[in-house]
Amino acid sequence: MSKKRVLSGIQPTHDSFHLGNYLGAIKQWVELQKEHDAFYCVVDLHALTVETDPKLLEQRTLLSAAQLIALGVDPKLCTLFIQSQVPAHNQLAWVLECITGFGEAGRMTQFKDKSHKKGADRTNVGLFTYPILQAADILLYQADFVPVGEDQRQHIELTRDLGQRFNSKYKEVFNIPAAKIIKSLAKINDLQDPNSKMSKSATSMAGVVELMDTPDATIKKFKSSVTDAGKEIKFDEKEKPGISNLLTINSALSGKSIKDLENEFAGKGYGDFKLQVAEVVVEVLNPIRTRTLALVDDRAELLRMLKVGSEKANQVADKTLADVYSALGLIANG
Ligand code: ATP
Ligand code: LTN
Repeated sequence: MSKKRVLSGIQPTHDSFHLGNYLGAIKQWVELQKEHDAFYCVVDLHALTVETDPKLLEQRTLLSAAQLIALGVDPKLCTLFIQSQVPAHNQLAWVLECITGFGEAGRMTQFKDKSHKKGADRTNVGLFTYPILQAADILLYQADFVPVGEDQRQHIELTRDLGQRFNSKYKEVFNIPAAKIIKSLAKINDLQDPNSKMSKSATSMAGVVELMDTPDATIKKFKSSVTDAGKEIKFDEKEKPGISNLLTINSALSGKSIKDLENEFAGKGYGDFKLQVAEVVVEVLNPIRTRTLALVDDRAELLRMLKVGSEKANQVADKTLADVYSALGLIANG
């Protein structure tokens, strides 16, 4: 039986991914590439919805790809590529836009939230069509499923609706991906505000553990992390969100169970525990940071690896796009 195909994407909107991105998403990408035909892309076109200095976008795109590789996304096992290097994404997006209702796109909650925050005058149309480009990302590769978090459920539903609509209106071209949202391995919270998820768009980075932080910076963030009343090291998300978050991080990175960690730290204080978590984190992240910097340093080699990915992606995407164009009555060139 042939392997199931998965596709996922991540935006290069920051210089560094954070621990939540790694433990909640990228770690799963690494697992999935072993048994699946995996396509992973750095979605730089999506990142254009947020105005960014061109030099910075370039740097972030390469840093994102390098971090994925350093975290274990292996260009030899999967197809890793940069979205803008595959023109079919934009081409299919246009086709899908022409079968999407205005109201349908307007109902996307992420668009509603973001445009509400920015106000109509500062909201670009790219933000409105963002989920349709995402649908193109997925449908082009005939993906069977899409490992993303709960916040993306509505976009996957839209993708399914658009794929089904095209198939029934014109021709069965698209595989419809499963609606199944892969359950996140872990939800990591902010070290300063342990009731909120760790997020790239947090107002302060003091509680956001970034993969590219220096060891000193990481240790500092853990040392000043918010803990809870009492002094017992015990997992209790309601009463002890700070300690529970640290236990989750420690367990995910060390492989020890939460129970074992609770036993190990019985009778010890918060200070000792924070320091130990920081050490575990640094031990995992520091080699990843060093490897990322080395990959970015050898730009030619990094670009070569990504080119192998985009060549494979273009092949698959062009085949789907040709079927779509033909189904629509667009005349092939030549
Ligand atoms: P923003 O807050 O600006 O939307 P983000 O930090 O939430 O950004 P995304 O780019 O939305 O990051 O997410 C990339 C992937 O990382 C998604 O699959 C998302 O589910 C996962 N992820 C993000 N934050 C966390 C977290 N704190 N815990 C677990 N998974 C997370
Ligand atoms: N919107 C997604 C990023 C994304 C994506 C995709 C995820 C763009 N295209 C295709 C999966 C498949 C996000 O913000 N996490």
